[in-house]
Amino acid sequence: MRPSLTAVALLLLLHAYGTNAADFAAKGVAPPTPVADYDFLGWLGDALGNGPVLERIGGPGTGYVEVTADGNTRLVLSVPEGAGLRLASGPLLPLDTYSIAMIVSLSSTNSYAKLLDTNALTVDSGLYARNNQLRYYTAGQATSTSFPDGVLRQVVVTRAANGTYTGYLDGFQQFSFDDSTAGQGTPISAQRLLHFLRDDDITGNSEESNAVIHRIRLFDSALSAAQVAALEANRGDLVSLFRRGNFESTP
Ligand SMILES: [Ca+2]
Ligand SMILES: [Ca+2]
Repeated sequence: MRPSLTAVALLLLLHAYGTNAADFAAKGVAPPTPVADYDFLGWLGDALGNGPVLERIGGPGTGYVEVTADGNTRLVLSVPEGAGLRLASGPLLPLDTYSIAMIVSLSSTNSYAKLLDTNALTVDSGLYARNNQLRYYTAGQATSTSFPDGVLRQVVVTRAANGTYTGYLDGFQQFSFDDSTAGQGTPISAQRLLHFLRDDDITGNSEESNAVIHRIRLFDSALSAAQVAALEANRGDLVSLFRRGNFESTP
């Protein structure tokens, strides 16, 4: 039987877009525009000029290091265990509706290592790596070990006004849960502080890993899955992530 014209057209379309689901979605949806974009190119400021400067907290040793990939060399921020970053976010984000994208690698994703805290370090709840997975303690747990040690990943979380909280790695959903009662602490608390790579005071700032952070982008909306996919050129290999993080080029 001869293939129908429709089937041929579909095959050509799949060929043009690639067969990767994230690729397909990325090409159909415009990449979302952040309200703040911390690129760590030798400073802690927002490249868009909207957000305040990040503050180094905790222990010593945070500093810029050069990394090379894809023929390019750039600065990134090394944040050793015991140190972290704080952002007094002010009116930048609605407290119950936001998305945060971090391009980061952790030396150890096996034990609990806190990536993001929205509660001024006053609760244990938050976004972690654990068991080589992305984890929201307590309600969100990835089912695959897709967060290996020492590998650059783009971590994205989205928080919608209806309470839906979803975590992604390199554009692929890892978990989603309903926090409409805010029992999991996903809203930004009244202090309006965001902490990155810093454990809370409840567990003694001990649940951390050495980390290298390439980029943090903040969005004042809950990105859709297609928009999250549009942040990825493809599966998020080092080269493509590096290229996007470095030079803002289109995929
Ligand atoms: Ca903790
Ligand atoms: Ca840390």
